Amino acid sequence: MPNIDLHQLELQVVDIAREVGNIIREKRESYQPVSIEEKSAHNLVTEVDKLAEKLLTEKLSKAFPGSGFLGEEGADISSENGYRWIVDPIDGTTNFVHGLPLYSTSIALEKEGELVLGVVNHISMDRVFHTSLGRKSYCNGVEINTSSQKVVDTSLMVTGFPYHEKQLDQFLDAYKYLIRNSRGVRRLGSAAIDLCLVAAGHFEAFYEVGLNPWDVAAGALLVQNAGGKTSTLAETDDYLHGKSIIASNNHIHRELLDILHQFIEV
Ligand code: 2AM
Ligand code: CA
Repeated sequence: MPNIDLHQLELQVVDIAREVGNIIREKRESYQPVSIEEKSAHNLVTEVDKLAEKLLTEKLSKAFPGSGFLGEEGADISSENGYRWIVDPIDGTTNFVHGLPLYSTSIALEKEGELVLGVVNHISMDRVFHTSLGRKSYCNGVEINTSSQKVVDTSLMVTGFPYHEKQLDQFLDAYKYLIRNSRGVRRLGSAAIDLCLVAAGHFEAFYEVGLNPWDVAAGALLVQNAGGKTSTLAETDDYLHGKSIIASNNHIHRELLDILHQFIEV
């Protein structure tokens, strides 16, 4: 297995995320919604998602030859060196299609199942969040930290609603409780941005079910390296493949889990 300079690679990936983000932004400015497909009901994909994934595959493979690749739009390359990129070219495609400035590119690197690097470009805000193993989390080079709020009552949270009917009702019950017993729960539509905003201390926590590894991989490492905590709603560590995630500032993790467990079957 190669010995790599992760910090150096992190900075290279920040540049790649910016380059591809600029192309996504230009495409959005001249965007004609002629080729939107629905992968499944209401799950959109555009030609820009596919182009961005192709560019990312090429650039990341060049930056770190021999590494594998898992991308939302189908890229699946096996690893020759034990490392694999986990990439969502556009997280928040529905926002992208509707022209809402809440979409991002999410790039993570894992080594035998362990996350070692995470970069998220919040494209319309020119903010690139970045981290790697053993380092802090940064936004455009400036260190970020999770918030110090201690209780749910004074917390602002963010979530996404489930795509399954039964879980949706349970989530709405939890949502109702939290609206009455916290500063609120936002719903932005890009899990990667949600996680960055927990890492940067704007939200105390994010929770959602039914997500895929590419939605959460980079953002989860950003939360951890900013001082926060991540787990599944069932309190295991498998938030990448476990189909549920709670990411918090650590302080409210236990209290929020106990609240969610009153309403949501895990
Ligand atoms: P995407 O834009 O890459 O598809 C919002 O709650 C999050 O859910 C986003 O990260 C979004 O990622 C993802 N998402 C959107 N539609 C989805 C669907 N039908 N099933 C699962 N995840 C979805
Ligand atoms: Ca996507």
